[in-house]
Amino acid sequence: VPLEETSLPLFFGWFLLPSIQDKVRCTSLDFLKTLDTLEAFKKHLPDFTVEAEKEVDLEQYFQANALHCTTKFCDYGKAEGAKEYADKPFHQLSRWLVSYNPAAVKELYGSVFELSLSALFVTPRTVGARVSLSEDQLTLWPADAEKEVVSVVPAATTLPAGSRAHITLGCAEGVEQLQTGIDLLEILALQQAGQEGELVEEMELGSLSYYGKGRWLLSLREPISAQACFSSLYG
Ligand code: 2AM
Repeated sequence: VPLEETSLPLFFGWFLLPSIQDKVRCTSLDFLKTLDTLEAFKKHLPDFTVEAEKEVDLEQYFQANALHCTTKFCDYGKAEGAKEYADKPFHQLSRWLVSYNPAAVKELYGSVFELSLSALFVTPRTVGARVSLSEDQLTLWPADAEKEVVSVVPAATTLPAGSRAHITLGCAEGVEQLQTGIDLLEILALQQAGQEGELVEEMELGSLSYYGKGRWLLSLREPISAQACFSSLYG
């Protein structure tokens, strides 16, 4: 069925190819295991357990979900801006070129991209990987993705487009699906405000910083390059 004849999906996004999914799963499990053994983590454990209602169970999450980076949550067309996103032109060209200017989503549907995973983060609610999008990849990023959550993260409007891009690696039970992106934006907002976090440890994978309230960020020394197919999930 051609794309134009189908209704809008639950969401559009980049889906990691199987081999790289395994690599990301292993890296994040290793990271969490190491984090668990650190004295600094134990010291801040009260922050974590006060905030956490249920533990984040990575292995359970991994079994149930294909790792992906959501671009636009469409909710089958019910989400605000869903149709506009699907029709968003490829280039911001002048209007006379509009007939040669197809929708980016249709044009790039099924293409494989190389995503750069630049950090891993853990909060009492979620575990995720930060995705640093290239100029090309930003073509598929919805203009309002950051502004959408301004009621929860007021500084979100001042963060660059693409700041919210992430891969959810785990969510505690009962936590809303959009929480991972919010947790990431909160950390980036603190960084932007000049709070670099407390550098806790130089780990093999990179430097680990603590941002208070049970929020940990590991900046990867070497970003993980992850091949991912731009597609959608109907669920
Ligand atoms: P995630 O991108 O943080 O993993 C299906 O629920 C997918 O859409 C999940 O990947 C989920 O979160 C994302 N999602 C769910 N609700 C959303 C919302 N309101 N805004 C943005 N993404 C959402």
